[in-house]
Amino acid sequence: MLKSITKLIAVFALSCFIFACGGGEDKGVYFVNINDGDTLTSPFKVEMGVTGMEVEPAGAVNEGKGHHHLIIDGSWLEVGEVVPADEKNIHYGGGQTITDDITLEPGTHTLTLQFADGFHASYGEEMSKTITVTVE
Ligand SMILES: [Cu+2]
Repeated sequence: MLKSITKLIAVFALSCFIFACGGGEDKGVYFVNINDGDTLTSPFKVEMGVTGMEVEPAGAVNEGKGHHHLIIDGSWLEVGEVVPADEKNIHYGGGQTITDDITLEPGTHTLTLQFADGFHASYGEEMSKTITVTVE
């Protein structure tokens, strides 16, 4: 009897590990140091976080890996769409997760984090995060 209860607990613990506790598809990007609705002063620092994928420098496409992009007053990009490179679409192709030199005109702006592969092709909405901030 005791043995079968132990077995039952073991099975329960294992299924919990596989299906819920450890195996969930928890993927995404997030702003580490800025919250939606924050008021900022230029130049400001942005710390970029990712879960479920790994940061690596641009150059080659590797499954489950990529780099951060900061899109200013824009939107996330569809899966496979290449992130433009200009002053509103900033690539962190060196594998950076922090920048401290973002300067914006005073007013309301959106900041979008977009994770993309080694050829800068977007991983889509799932791997993006948009917040609205006020710059003084
Ligand atoms: Cu890029």
